[in-house]
Amino acid sequence: MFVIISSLVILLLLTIFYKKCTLHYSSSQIFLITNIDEARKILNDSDILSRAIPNQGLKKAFQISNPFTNPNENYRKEFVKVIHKTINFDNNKWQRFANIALETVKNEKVFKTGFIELVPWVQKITLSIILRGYLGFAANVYEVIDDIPKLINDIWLKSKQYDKNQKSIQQSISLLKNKLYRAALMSQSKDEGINVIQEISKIAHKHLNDIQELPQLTSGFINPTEDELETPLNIIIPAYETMWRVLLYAILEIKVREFLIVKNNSKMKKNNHLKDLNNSIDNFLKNPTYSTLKTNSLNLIVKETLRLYPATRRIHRTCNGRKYMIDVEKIHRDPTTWGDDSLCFKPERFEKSDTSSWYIPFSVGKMKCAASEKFAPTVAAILIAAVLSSVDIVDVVDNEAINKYRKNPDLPFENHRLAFDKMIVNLTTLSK
Ligand code: HEM
Ligand SMILES: *[C@@H]1O[C@H](CO)[C@@H](O)[C@H](O)[C@H]1NC(C)=O
Ligand SMILES: *[C@@H]1O[C@H](CO)[C@@H](O)[C@H](O)[C@H]1NC(C)=O
Ligand SMILES: *[C@@H]1O[C@H](CO)[C@@H](O)[C@H](O)[C@H]1NC(C)=O
Ligand SMILES: *[C@H]1O[C@H](CO)[C@@H](O)[C@H](O)[C@H]1NC(C)=O
Repeated sequence: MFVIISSLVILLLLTIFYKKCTLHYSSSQIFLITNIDEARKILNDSDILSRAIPNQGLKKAFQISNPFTNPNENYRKEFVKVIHKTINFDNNKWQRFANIALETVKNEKVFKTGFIELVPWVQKITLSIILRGYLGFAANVYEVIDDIPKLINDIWLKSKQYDKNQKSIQQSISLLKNKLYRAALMSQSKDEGINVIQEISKIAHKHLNDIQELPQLTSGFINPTEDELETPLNIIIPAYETMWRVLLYAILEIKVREFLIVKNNSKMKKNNHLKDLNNSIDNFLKNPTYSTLKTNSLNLIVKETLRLYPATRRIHRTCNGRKYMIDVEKIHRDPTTWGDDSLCFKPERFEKSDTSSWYIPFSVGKMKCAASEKFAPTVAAILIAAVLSSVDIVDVVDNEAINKYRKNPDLPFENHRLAFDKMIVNLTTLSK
């Protein structure tokens, strides 16, 4: 009862204070939001400026100007329109995307098997498939993207202390941009359909002037340069940075977990989502579209992966000098809503009850993920299906990072950037 009343009080306070955002740099109270109703209220009521303010570090580090960093609402609307237009895949496009994914995973010349570092492998596979399958790069793109995931990682980590690392961030970012530029030149898309990157940079240009003229930008914001408005990173960062995490944690839970659990542990028997997985994957890959996915158990796996390991762990808003940190991960693991097994990976939980009111991996409200409805889940499922049907993990090298999971089969895998940096597995090609 007390919990309900205090929630109501907080909601009431939020209603009073969370009105239209204005810029205040003086105070900086931080509110960690772990209650789903409060989170929904803030997300529903917040505007693009309240998102752009806390994301200025992203703009500085990656030299981008997209709806995450740029507070122009018209730019956001048109950007999202381009996304919606370009992700509206028909059956043929999904089949093409899945073929690219399968081809990429099986390409042993570039994506080596044997003892490999799992995370860079997952990142490279994901980046290649997104660049080729969605952004129209040509088939040879993987030959030139080798260092790109590592550069993105470095920039991300160093951006936490931007001032200290400014020089090396700038070095990394110009290297990164050069590599992308080279990749684009080398693999000019002669493909059907529209060029997503060109389309986005076109609408960015249209807003070049009104972006700069926004009166509220006179302090605190640095106006975007043309280069920032044009960079393919404006779309690569939102699409790739989320997708590789989904693929990684699905592989960890489905494949790596087995090696970490003491074989005779009774908890092992709970993993019955794996029973028909091979069949589900085969069925899904026959017709890899969202409508197939909806009735396939891969859908449960994607959902559960995004619950336990939300790719966006926290969503930030700054409004009237208040910093809101919406702790999506905590909300997704709350035992009072999800039950005592909230820390366990159990895809079946999405079969039983309607959990939609406590589940916000794509955020909610008008600024929710532009790809949340069909595209992101279908891409995730294709990545997972391509990997699980083409390769198998037959060994995991023991090290400190994984020892604790051996002792505790219920422990969720850590969900920060460097958690599995040093995980080495023996990856074998399946001869199917
Ligand atoms: C499973 C994968 C993904 C997850 C978990 C995810 C999550 C999110 C979240 C939480 C937001 C809101 C962020 C905020 O308000 O601070 C968001 C926004 C957005 N996402 Fe995604 N995303 C995913 C994949 C993608 C992909 C593949 C694309 C592009 C094709 C994409 C494009 C966008 C865009 C454009 C926005 C801004 C939407 C707006 O402001 O109206 N996302 N995403
Ligand atoms: C969500 O936001 C819209 C527009 O800002 C507002 O009209 C509506 O009342 C809000 N809904 C909730 C549940 O807060
Ligand atoms: C599923 O496929 C993998 C790889 O081919 C194989 O190792 C595993 O035994 C299969 N599982 C079942 C239940 O058939
Ligand atoms: C990796 O696993 C494969 C298949 O079990 C095995 O043949 C190979 O020898 C292993 N690699 C190494 C370096 O041990
Ligand atoms: C198997 O389970 C039993 C009982 O839980 C435990 O005592 C034993 O140590 C386990 N075996 C291994 C190899 O861990």
